[in-house]
Amino acid sequence: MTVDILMPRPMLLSVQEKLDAAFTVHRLYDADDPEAMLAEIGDKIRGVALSWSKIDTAFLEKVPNAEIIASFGVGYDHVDTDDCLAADVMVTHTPDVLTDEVADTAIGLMIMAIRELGQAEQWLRDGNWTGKGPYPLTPATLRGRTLGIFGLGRIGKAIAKRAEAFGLEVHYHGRSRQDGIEYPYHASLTDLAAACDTLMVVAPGGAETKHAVNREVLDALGPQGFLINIGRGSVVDETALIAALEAGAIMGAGLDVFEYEPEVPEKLLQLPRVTVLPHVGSASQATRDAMGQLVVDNLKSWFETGKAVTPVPEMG
Ligand code: NAP
Ligand code: 8YV
Repeated sequence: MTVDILMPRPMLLSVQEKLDAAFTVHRLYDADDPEAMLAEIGDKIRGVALSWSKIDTAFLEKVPNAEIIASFGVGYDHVDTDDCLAADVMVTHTPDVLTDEVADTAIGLMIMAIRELGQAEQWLRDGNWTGKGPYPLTPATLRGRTLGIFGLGRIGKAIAKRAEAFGLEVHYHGRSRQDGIEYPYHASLTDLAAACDTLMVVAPGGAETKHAVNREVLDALGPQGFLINIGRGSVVDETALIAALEAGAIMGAGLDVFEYEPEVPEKLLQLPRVTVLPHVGSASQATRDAMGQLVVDNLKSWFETGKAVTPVPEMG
């Protein structure tokens, strides 16, 4: 018996090949009229291979026999897990296989931002080294910095380990103090920001964390402060961030994720001490392939054994 899977948006070719070999895959993005396609085949869809589409009751009603949403990526703020639980639909994600890659990117982004490496490279490429002389000395250094990590989970801990090797002091904030962790814990994000000069956001997106990094937090971070966001754009109030940068309330920022990505505010791009990356935290071929394999493994395991490999925590 063949199982019908819906793919709302294109996925990696390696994922598509593996899914095609195991299932009957319906590509919503290929349809001239996606709504008409869903009305026609929605009833027979039993699984969804997902990359970044919104999943809620309105969507689930169009695939009433779906049993599993297998999402590509560890963050799943685009999936309403309450709606999925209410509809008895399993949700899976792709943790662990990207942890080290994302932590490497986070450290790279932090150093790029603080030492202005992107701007210095542009200086050379623009011919300024020969024309105007050396790139100006950076006002900030990584030396002596204290790193505050918002979201000391899998990736946060991998960042902390790397930061320790770079000689940074590490503090953290999350919803609760973690047993067996010696880094100083701060019960509020503002307290964490006040205790550090480099704030690393690696908490999940969603309603609970929306705009957690606001003007109060940025003011607490202070004029030597750098904000690094490798988590989700929604966690940072981008308007407040721009205002804080313009006012010198913090010194700079390194951002891999944005509130309305792929749109990035022009003002952010024009500020001198802002380093921007287009959400590339996990974006190596090897890591993305491993994430894709986990999507395939979750779907296969579900339909072969009735168990998912990496369900999201809300699934119990
Ligand atoms: P994780 O292991 O679940 O860690 C998340 C951490 O955030 C936990 O330590 C948790 O601590 C804290 N947290 C969770 N919900 C919170 C809330 N509502 N308020 C405050 N803290 C909260 O996840 P992970 O694997 O490290 O991934 C973290 C996030 O990184 C993902 O959700 C994703 O958004 C982002 N990410 C980005 C990229 C990229 O390419 N830029 C790549 C991968 C992941 P407590 O439970 O103690 O609160
Ligand atoms: C991916 C991510 O870029 O895993 C996550 O949460 O943000 C990234 O690894 C994204 O999920 C791919 O769509």
